[in-house]
Amino acid sequence: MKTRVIQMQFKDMLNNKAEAINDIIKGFLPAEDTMSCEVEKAMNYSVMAGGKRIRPLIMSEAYKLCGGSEECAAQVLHPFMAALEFIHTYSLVHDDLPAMDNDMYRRGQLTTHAAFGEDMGILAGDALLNYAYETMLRAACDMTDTYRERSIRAASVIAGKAGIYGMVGGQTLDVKLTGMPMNAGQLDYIFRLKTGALIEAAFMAGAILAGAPDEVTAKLEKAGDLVGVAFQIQDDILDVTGDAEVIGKPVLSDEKNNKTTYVTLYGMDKAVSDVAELSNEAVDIICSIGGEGFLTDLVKYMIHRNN
Ligand code: GRG
Repeated sequence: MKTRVIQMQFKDMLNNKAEAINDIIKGFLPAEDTMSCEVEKAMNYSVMAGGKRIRPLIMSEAYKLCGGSEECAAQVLHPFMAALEFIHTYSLVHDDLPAMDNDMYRRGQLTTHAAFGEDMGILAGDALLNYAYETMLRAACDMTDTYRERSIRAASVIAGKAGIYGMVGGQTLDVKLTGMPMNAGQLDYIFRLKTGALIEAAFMAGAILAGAPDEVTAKLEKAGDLVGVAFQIQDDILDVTGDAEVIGKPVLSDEKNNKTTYVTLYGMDKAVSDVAELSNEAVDIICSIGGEGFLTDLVKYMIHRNN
């Protein structure tokens, strides 16, 4: 009973924070006022079509944990929170395209290409990625020296984690191996890069913008890596179980779409226990730098989520 009350309090806090992040993000979206406003409409549709806002939330919590100034947050932190969500959204818009997963629905709504056409799906994804860099660099240009230097480093980390050594690299191997059996090393590479890299970027950018020492940023990068892998294993578990409780229940299907997943490779029991182990390790790292509280609850929630 007590645990349930605590969980509900956490859920309320999470919803309030996600609402506040929505307001922040809205403030950085383009106006739909050009002759080419179709792309702006598609961008705004995709960004505002729901989403848990986990990455900007992690960034903001890491910023707080590392002593980032509340007073400067609007100028220093908020553009980066919005930019990271733009990058995440572009990745989903492109992932849904006919050339990739060809999905018509995401978060219970039409995907961007389904609502606006494939051409606009491609352009809206491109535009969101570019707009993310515009948002970060515009903010950096307006800052004083110390913050400008931090901003450039944070933007560089985000760019790296989104690119060929990060999310795009992971997605590339995933796409190339579709329909083929994968080995453990390939699956690990895909998880770390496709899913983990942007979560690492969220932790690291928050720390860098707050002025954290490099050792702290490196610890948070490691925590992000662990969280990313656990998050993706949980995604594979949910692919099999739907939103059912996994422990002690039978596996409903062994292989979905002939795809190698953590569950098909290692079995459900190991998948469940590895999620717990990775999550505990991430929580320990965050606690070691004084972050026990909302951030560790968020990590546990993300990993043990049922959607
Ligand atoms: C197209 C370069 C490129 C990359 C696409 C993000 C991605 C890479 C693919 C989406 C498919 C997928 C299962 C990715 C794993 C990461 C993941 C679970 C993303 C969904 O993130 P959430 O749960 O999404 O934070 P919301 O909807 O809450 O924003």
